[in-house]
Amino acid sequence: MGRRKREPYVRLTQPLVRDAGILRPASWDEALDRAAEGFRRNIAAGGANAFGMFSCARATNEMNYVAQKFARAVIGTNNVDSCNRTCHAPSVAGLAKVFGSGGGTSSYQEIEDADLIVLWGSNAREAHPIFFQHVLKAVHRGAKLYVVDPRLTSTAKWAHRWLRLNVGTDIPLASAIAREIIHSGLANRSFIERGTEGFEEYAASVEEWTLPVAELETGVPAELIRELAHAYARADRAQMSWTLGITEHHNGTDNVLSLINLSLLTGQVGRYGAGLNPLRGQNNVQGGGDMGAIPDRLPGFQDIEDASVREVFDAAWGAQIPPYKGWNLTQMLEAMERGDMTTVYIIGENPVQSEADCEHTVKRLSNLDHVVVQDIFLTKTAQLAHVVLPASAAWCETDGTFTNSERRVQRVRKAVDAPDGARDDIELLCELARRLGHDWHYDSAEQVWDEMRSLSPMHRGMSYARLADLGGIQWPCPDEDSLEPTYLHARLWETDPVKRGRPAPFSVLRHSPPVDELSPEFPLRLTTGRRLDSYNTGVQSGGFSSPLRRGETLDLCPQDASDLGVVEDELVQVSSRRGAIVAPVRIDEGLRPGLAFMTFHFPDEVDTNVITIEATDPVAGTAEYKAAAIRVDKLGSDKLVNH
Ligand SMILES: Nc1nc2c(c(=O)[nH]1)N[C@H]1C(S)=C(S)[C@@H](COP(=O)(O)OP(=O)(O)OC[C@H]3O[C@@H](n4cnc5c(=O)[nH]c(N)nc54)[C@H](O)[C@@H]3O)O[C@H]1N2
Ligand SMILES: Nc1nc2c(c(=O)[nH]1)N[C@H]1C(S)=C(S)[C@@H](COP(=O)(O)OP(=O)(O)OC[C@H]3O[C@@H](n4cnc5c(=O)[nH]c(N)nc54)[C@H](O)[C@@H]3O)O[C@H]1N2
Ligand SMILES: [Mo]
Repeated sequence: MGRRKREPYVRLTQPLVRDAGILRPASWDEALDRAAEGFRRNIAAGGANAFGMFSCARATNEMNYVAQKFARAVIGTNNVDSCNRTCHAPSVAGLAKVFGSGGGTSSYQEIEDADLIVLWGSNAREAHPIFFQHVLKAVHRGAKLYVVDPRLTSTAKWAHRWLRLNVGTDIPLASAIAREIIHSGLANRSFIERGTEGFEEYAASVEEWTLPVAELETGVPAELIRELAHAYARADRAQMSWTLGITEHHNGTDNVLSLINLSLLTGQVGRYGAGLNPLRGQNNVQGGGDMGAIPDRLPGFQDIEDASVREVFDAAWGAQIPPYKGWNLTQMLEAMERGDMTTVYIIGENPVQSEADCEHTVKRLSNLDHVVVQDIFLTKTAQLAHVVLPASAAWCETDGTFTNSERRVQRVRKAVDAPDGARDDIELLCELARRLGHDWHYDSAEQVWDEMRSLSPMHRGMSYARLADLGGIQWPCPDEDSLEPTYLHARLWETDPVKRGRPAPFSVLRHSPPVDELSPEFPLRLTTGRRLDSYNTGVQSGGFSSPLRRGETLDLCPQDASDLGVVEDELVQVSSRRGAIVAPVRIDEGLRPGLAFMTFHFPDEVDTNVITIEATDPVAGTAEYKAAAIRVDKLGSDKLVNH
């Protein structure tokens, strides 16, 4: 509660095992034996799908490759996933549905060369500052930046136009833009005919979103909607980038599809400079997915349900990969509650503080017979574990590769030694594999990489030597002579129908407002997100003290604060239908009345995810972190929830 400050977490250097309810230090052999034995016991009792793995999107491609191979080849399950589920799974699902692959389409150089950039639901200045440098270069060259965000963020302050929409009204806004483009004769008819399908039905579906109707629903003035529609359709090179303002909704995949529709309508994809780019979250969440640390894809984004693909992996790994998709992270949590999943191996994730409605997550994890956590810190999640394995794979302590949002694979090299007592993530996976009857040894990250690229056509031409020479290579790179692709889906512009292949489908979408409804009891909309000064659940950033560190706050506009009779820094109770927390107020002129904002960066002080809602996207499994209904009470008020 309140402003209690925690000490920085201390790096884990000693394995721990739980005895009589208490975590105690153990030798490596004891901890690894115990971890392996628990997996064996649960699989014997409940089958391979009693096991689940959360893999680490901060760790290297090599570590993610070995982690998913462990789940599939050693345990025999596809139940492997990562934090991609909490952020960009809807982007991957939407892009894969329309184009067949889930990556962003453009290179960062193309951002600099664009003449119009839309940042939709993205606070790139704070969350993607390196990418934002490319945006600023374009802006300084004269490109127009449009920002679509309910808050006046520090990103929006750089914009030519800021479209302040109401939370959860992205589909109405995108539909009104589409309607305006169609009615003004700006749709790219020849592209639509050549490269897409389903236009007529789509055009009919956006008819209801006239500018006045959309203005009412979204809160964006009709004139601004019209301006963006015309600018986007007329631009030579328009870039559409989005992040969690789009994806972290109960209909995140539909939101993503609504933006993809706009690019198909105008032909703003598949050409140099025009594109669709989800800015990925953690440093290697793109790579983690590409390596197969997701339940429906093998390394190289290859379909788990394709028998000819599985055959290749089965032969290489001496495995029998289940022919069906595994459970994603959201489905694994549900399976834990049902009792179908009884053991989990968590590598570098902190779900106890990052999942929406996190008290529910704690209950689900507490249900399990056997929890193994491999992390660099003793997180709140690790504190629930039966075995804790200290990893040393923090990015500067290991060799390997990462893949960024422009699909570029880059080498990272060990710069500092890990603390004594911690061990490399890959080495730990091999130790466990050996205890479960698989004689795994890797001498180097390069050996892992070469095995992976022998199995993944889109990585095949990326040797470490080439990666070093070129300073990084974008996928797809099928052979050692492949040149940089820079952008994807040029096929849509082909005139030869055979080369063009499958057309890109338009999606018919319906507006679906946030699940957590506003009511007299919960009258304020809370949206959650990030600030420049901290990182996710704060494990790696939360303990520092600096003048920059504000700690958690409940941000309100001046009018709401005055209506509630609260002032800056005053502690208030914030409650939702899930629970209640206490946080200090911060007044933010960039919010409009009825909208509040919090981060989730300081959960040991203020546990924001106690009040967020678990309503999830049915396709991608991502939760609606961006829209909860809350009430705010002065402390001492008789309406306080006992908690
Ligand atoms: N400094 C810092 N950088 C980070 C991180 C961090 O913790 N700290 N985390 C990393 C990770 S894991 C990720 S996934 C990325 C996330 O990067 P972003 O997605 O850019 O970050 P958020 O602040 O979560 O959300 C972006 C914006 O969505 C807006 N928004 C909320 N609701 C809506 C809505 O209904 N519609 C629209 N259009 N917008 C809405 C919010 O006001 C917010 O400004 O950042 C990465 N970078
Ligand atoms: N309210 C709210 N909640 C959110 C979001 C939101 O916008 N609002 N966003 C969601 C999003 S987008 C994300 S991505 C999640 C993030 O959720 P998590 O991934 O659960 O949170 P992190 O704080 O990033 O935890 C990373 C963990 O990895 C460990 N780690 C780092 N490097 C290594 C390594 O090399 N090896 C090993 N073994 N461990 C390592 C760190 O010590 C830390 O414990 O949070 C989600 N939660
Ligand atoms: Mo994320």
